[in-house]
Amino acid sequence: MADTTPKVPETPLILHHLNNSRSQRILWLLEELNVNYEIKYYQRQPDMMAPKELRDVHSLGKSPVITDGKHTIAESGAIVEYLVSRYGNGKWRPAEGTDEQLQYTYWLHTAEGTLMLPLLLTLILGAAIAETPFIVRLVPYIMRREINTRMIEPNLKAQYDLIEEHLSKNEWFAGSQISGADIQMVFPIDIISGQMDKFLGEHTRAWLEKVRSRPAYIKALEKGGPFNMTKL
Ligand SMILES: N[C@@H](CCC(=O)N[C@@H](CS)C(=O)NCC(=O)O)C(=O)O
Repeated sequence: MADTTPKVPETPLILHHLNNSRSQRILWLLEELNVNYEIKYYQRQPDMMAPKELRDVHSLGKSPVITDGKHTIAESGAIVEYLVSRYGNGKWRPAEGTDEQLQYTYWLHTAEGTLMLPLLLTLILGAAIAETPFIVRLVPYIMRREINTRMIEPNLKAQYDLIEEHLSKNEWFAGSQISGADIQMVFPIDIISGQMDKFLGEHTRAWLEKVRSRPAYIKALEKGGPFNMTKL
């Protein structure tokens, strides 16, 4: 039976949540863990950057950030590790020294360490072209084509294939149990689904559907505000 007892902290943990951002996955994890938490909402500026108030919380001014008592923690991977170890009741990460733990660590780091880079480059190059006056747009357009062909596309293709192969053999990223690795991987896979859906393999798609049907994920979406990865 699901444990619905609120965990410590007695004082609510605060999630500093930027709309339509990586913070959505932390919101999902907080719902899964049934932690006592509150959301402080921040809205992206017209240029998509976070408002300056976020810099008062953490000097980098990025989201997600959480405040839990005396701790202010930035960087989604670090937040996931903190929440899972403090409030996970032994779940959400595999036992030390197991093969599953290796998978957990690998995918937890891959999300931000490898997969986000080509995805961000794609978004940045698209934005750069859109902001270049039409008359000289050919230059960034050719640059994008070259960078795409040489760097972005081969890297992304290798990533899609690796993810698909892994999920064809494993129910979740760290094996048979859902874990913090799934929390980390959902953001880049949501971007791929929103912007390059045809590249998602059938097992990756099935994993995403399974994630999206979880009550905690649905509740997190309701609390987090519009989440749309078709445009970033
Ligand atoms: N690697 C960091 C990235 C944090 C990050 O860049 N967050 C974006 C939202 S998805 C942000 O705050 N953007 C607004 C800005 O840079 O001003 C993490 O995973 O937490």
